[in-house]
Amino acid sequence: MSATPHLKIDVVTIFPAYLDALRLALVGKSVERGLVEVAVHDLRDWTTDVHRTVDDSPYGGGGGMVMRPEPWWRALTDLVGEPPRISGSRTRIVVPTPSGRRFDHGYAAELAETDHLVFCAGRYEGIDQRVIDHWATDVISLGDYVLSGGEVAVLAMTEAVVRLIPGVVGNAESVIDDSFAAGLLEAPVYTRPDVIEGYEVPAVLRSGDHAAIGAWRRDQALAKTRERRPDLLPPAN
Ligand code: JDK
Repeated sequence: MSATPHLKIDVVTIFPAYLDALRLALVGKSVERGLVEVAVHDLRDWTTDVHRTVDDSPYGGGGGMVMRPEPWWRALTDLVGEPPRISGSRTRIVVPTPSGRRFDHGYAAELAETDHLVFCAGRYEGIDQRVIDHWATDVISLGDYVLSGGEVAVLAMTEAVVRLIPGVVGNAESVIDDSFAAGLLEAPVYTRPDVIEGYEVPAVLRSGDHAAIGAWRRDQALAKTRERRPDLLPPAN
């Protein structure tokens, strides 16, 4: 009996093998430890024709193919019963798309507080809009570039969400993430040896002066953020 609130993640895709990586590393370990449950489903299991068809040509013409609504409808009915917006449950149905709301740390934190995430990974030119209109609670973009399908976005979002589940990342390590939550880029990190090819570890990090180390890291984080991501900082005036 675990005191930790338990998150269930379902992924629906036509490429279940793409999600095999969820069995590795931090997410895989979190599943083994019972902190999160992950189930990957093949959308074609919800087709009814012998060819297990999931796509068709777009109404109105244009290039490419569109994912037919029926397999998604059956899959989501099996996995959640009725749309979460109607039942008011702590379930989110997440559809990655290039035209969604941009994913970030705050969005990950919001999803980490739910009980049940269902990721719908599309392919082709996307999923029939009626599936999104009826079922989706969250239409999300991983970033402003076009992927060939939703699977990589699901991998990235799952990893970002699972890191934020209490107990997944150790206390010492999670302190490092606080800088991103605080809206700054992280300070550089170093390990042994002290010198490689003439490049030295900054002396302050080897000084044992923890106040000085903290001040140096804040200064580095601020300088790097100003240089690379000024959009993360408050306006200068
Ligand atoms: C899910 C299919 C591929 C390719 C149409 C879009 C403007 C028209 C979909 N952040 C992010 N990037 N890409 C995705 C993502 C792509 C997906 C699917 C997520 C399902 N694809 C695809 C092309 C189009 N094209 C850009 C012009 C739509 C998420």
